[in-house]
Amino acid sequence: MAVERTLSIIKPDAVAKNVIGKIYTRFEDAGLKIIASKLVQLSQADAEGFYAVHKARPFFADLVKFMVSGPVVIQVLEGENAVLKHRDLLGATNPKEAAAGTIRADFADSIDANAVHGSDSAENAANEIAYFFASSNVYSR
Ligand code: IDP
Repeated sequence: MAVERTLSIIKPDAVAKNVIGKIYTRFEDAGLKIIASKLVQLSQADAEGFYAVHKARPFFADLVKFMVSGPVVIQVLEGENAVLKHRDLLGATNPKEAAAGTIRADFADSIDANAVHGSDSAENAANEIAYFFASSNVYSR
């Protein structure tokens, strides 16, 4: 299996709940390494640009509003099959449909406040990582 990288964002709801450490532990226990990390307040332009692919969707404005409602923690995770492994840890987009024991089942309240973002392909991951991190700030190990 290939070693991959993926982009992960702990969203404002999970940061507000003080579960950053619990979520990081799940990543590490699954064999994913945190190779870049930052706590930041996204601007409106940051959030709109990041979610540009969803611009035409009815929930776009609410999604952007939510993502700028408080600080987020953005990380790059590296490991075997990292994209899928991370999404398996997250569970379904809607926490009501997320399998028991997943991050969204345990920490998320609603489909918009759903705790963590995860890239959905290796190609999108590369673009999302470059959106938030200069390559000199990603520390493969
Ligand atoms: P994902 O985060 O599980 O990959 P996407 O379909 O890429 O899900 O949607 C991006 C984000 O947009 C979701 O994480 C969620 O916060 C929000 N979202 C998706 N669908 C809806 C919806 O129907 N209503 C409100 N927010 C939504």
